[in-house]
Amino acid sequence: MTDSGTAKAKRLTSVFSISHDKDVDGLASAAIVWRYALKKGLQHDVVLTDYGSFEAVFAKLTELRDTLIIVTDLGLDDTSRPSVIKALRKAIAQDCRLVWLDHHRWPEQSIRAVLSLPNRPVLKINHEFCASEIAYKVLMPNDEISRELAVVAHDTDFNLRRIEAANALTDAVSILRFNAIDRRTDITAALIPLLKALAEEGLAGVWDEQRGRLKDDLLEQRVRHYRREKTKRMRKALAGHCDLEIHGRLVRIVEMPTGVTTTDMGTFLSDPANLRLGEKTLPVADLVVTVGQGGKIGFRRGRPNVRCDAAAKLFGGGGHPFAAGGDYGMYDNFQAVCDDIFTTLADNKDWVVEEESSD
Ligand SMILES: [Mn+2]
Repeated sequence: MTDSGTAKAKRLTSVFSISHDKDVDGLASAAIVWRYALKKGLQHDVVLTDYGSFEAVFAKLTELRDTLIIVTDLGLDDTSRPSVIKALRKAIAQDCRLVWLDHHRWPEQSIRAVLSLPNRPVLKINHEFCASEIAYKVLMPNDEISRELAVVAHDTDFNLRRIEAANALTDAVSILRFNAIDRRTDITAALIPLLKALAEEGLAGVWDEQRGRLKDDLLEQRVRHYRREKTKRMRKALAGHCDLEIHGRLVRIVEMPTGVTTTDMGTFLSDPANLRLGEKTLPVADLVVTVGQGGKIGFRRGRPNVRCDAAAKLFGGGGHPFAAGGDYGMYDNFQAVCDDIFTTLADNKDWVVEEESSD
């Protein structure tokens, strides 16, 4: 950001980047921000985080001065808003500036709260793109490596799975992240080597295109092991599924195994080749509901005759028509959870799309 607006405006000396720790889009966004800092000759610091940890992460901002704060691939929900806005206000009073780039659905009140901060905050939210694409366009439009990072992130965020390197990177992020969570170590620290390589060299920093594998041999081995293990766990989870036809739509509930992402599970369950159970083959469900330990509930669709965001809303969550999530709450009896979910979906038809749509 060039800052020629007011005579009083102080020079920014560093970038503080906050991005999503959960997936390739969050990582690629952070890599593009890092490249921006390198290009501008600004010091750079980064924290990767997830929903539920905003208060602690944004509290770090209150010590910053003359810093460009760039938040990517994270939305601001009602719960986090008060503490986040308070921290931002303090930082901005210390001559910091804010750029927030995201593609999630924001509550109107959060948009207003960010835009009413002083010192001309920049807020760009666009649902059509992933966060890395927005970061590329806003911060580094002439940078070929940032463009490539945005393409890779798009492939994973929209679950296209056309780029082998993107799939490997997705699994690598999951492995490093789940491992840090299990060992209660810092997730940012676990992801920094990958992020640094992406920021410095782009995809070529982590991926050997010729050999079709990750450059880091150990990480490549872990990815292969993780994929075998993941498939085993997803097969087992499928074996314990609950199916029910509601409002003419086949709803399938599956309990999430640990170490598997809901995206992986959704992709697995949408491929008929994976749905063989002994002698019989299950049909692909219209709506897949995943329930995980810790009480997370996820929605993926097999056909556009249901809306995942509308289904998630019935459970206090939200998201996109094709993928959504929320909090179900802790439980110990999976069958009881299935009955409850089926009942809720039967009582309300908002999630049913009557006409075939193409989105
Ligand atoms: Mn994203």
